[in-house]
Amino acid sequence: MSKIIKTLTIAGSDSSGGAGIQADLKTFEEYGTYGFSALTTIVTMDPDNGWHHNVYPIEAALVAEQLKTVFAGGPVDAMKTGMLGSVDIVRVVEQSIKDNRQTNVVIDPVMVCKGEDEVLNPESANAIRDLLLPLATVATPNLFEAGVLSGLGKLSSIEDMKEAARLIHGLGARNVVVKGGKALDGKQAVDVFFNGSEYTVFTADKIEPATNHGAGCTFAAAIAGGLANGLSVDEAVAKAKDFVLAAIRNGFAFNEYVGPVFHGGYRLEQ
Ligand code: PXL
Repeated sequence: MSKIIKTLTIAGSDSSGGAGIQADLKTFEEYGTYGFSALTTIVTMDPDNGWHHNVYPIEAALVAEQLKTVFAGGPVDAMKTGMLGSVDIVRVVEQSIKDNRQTNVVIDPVMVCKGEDEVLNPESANAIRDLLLPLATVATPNLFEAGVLSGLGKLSSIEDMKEAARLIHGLGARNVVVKGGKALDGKQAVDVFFNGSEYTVFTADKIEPATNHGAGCTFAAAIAGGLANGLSVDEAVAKAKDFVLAAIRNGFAFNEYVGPVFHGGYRLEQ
C-alpha cells in the first residue's frame, strides 16, 4: 500500500457545508489525503433572521483533547487552522503545534464570516496575530483580516494589499496570501501573494452569481493539501487558486442567502 498522506484541520463546523471543517475535509479528500480534524466552534445560520450567524465556541480543554488524539500518530504532513473562537483555543493550538513540532502550517486567520462585518472576537484576533502568525508557513487573511492584522485598516487597492502582506510577513508568517477575492471594487477578483521576497498578483474575472461561500476556507485547505503532497509553497498556492476558482464555478444556490462552493469542482473540470 502506498504511503497515506495526512492532513489536519482545526476549525469550526459550518452545518451548511461550504465553509469550516466541512470545506476542509472535503478539500483534503480531493487532494488524495487522509483528513484529521479538531472542532473548535459550532456555527449556526438562522433562516428566520436573515441568515444571522451564531457562533458557539467549544471548551479549550476539549480542543486540546481532540488534538491529543490526532497527534497520537505523530505530526501530520500539513495542517490548517480556521475559526478558533477564543483566546484559550488559540493558546491550545499554539502549544500543540510547538509540542508536536508540526511543520507545513497554514493559518487562515478567520475573524468574520462572509456578509457579517463584526470581528467575532477582537482578543482572539490579537492572539492569532501574536501566537500563530509566527508559526505560519503560509497565512491567508482576507482583505478585512489583512487590514486588521497589519494595522492598516481598510485596504482598497493592490498597493494596500502588498503593503499589508509585507507587514504580516514581518509579524512572522513566512508566506502571506491576502485574499482580495471579490472585495476590491472593479471587475477583477485579486489576490496578492508575498513569499518574503517577491509579490505575485493573481487576477481573475469575478464570477457571477458569486457561489463563493466557503471559498476562503477551501483555499487555505487546498494550500495545506498541496504542501502535504510535497508541492513547494509557490506551487501549492498557485494550484489552490485554480482549485478554488473551479469550486466557485461549480458552486450552487443553496437558498436565497447563500451559495456554497462545490469542493469537487476541480475534479469535475479535469
Ligand atoms: O468563511 C468563514 C467561516 C469559517 N468557519 C466557519 C464558518 C465560516 C463562515 O460561515 O461558518 C465554521
